[in-house]
Amino acid sequence: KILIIGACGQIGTELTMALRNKVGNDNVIASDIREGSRDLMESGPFEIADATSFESIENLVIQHEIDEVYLMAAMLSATAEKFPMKGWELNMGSLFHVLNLAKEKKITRIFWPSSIAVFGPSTPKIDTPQTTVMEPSTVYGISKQSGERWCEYYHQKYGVDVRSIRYPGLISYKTLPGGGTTDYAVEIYHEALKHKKYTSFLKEDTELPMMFMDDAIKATIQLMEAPSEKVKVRSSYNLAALNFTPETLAAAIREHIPEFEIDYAPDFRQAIADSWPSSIDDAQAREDWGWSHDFDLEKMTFEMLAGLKDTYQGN
Ligand code: VAH
Repeated sequence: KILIIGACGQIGTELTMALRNKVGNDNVIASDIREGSRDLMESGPFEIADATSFESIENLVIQHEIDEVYLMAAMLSATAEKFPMKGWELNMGSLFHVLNLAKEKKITRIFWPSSIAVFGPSTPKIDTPQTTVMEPSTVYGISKQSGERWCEYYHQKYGVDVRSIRYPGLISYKTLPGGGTTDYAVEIYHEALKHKKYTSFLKEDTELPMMFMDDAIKATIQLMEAPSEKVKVRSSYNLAALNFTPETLAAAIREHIPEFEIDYAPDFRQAIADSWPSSIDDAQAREDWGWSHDFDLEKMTFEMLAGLKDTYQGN
């Protein structure tokens, strides 16, 4: 059985629904510190749990006879800059609990999300390689870089089967984003439909690696289903789909909403975005386990506007 910790988050929500569709609702136990969407709560087992408490996770694993854990709980980049110690405790504490349960053979496989935030200002920004200089300058990035090191250590030292992806900015319409720097690229679609205008907190030429959520969910499941010997990277895989700037995204939206306007008021998140790459080289993921993305900017924009249209009908 599968346990998803942080099931009510931006990725967790869609991952829970995708896995329930795949392996059956009752085989996927969703847990979070708070309740989630109606779909999520009504489609299968749900448990309130604190990801920073070893006992609460261990109890879920024993009670529900869990084999695999997807640890999706985290504090993202912008919020972690406001609460550094809380961000570190949540992101690292929860990871150690799950790694140690696997070390004790109480679970057999782990998925843990890393991020392009592990890269910093000294990292090559174009086609950032799988292995490169990484001096992250955000609390979130530091926690993800440390987490990658611990995942690789537990795999090499204790044989723990932990797998990880460095997600780019993820774009979805089924959940509201929570505290990310890339989340301008989600908000913009809501604002385009509501007000036909958006004030971006990143400058017009800020290019960042991005991905539509369907591609991220597909990659996650594909990596978890790959034969262990194909998973050669046990820190975390680079993964890429598209990269764009706020002005390019605005132009793609204007294909559907010609009168859409954007203006720019960069805030503290600009410095976070400036420390990250513009594009990622994911050749190793494509080679090791056959990754390939489906959504380009046009296709993603169509899906996002179609998915949100009903919410803002009549604007
Ligand atoms: C964030 N969406 O902005 C997350 C992600 C690469 C960005 O880690 O913090």
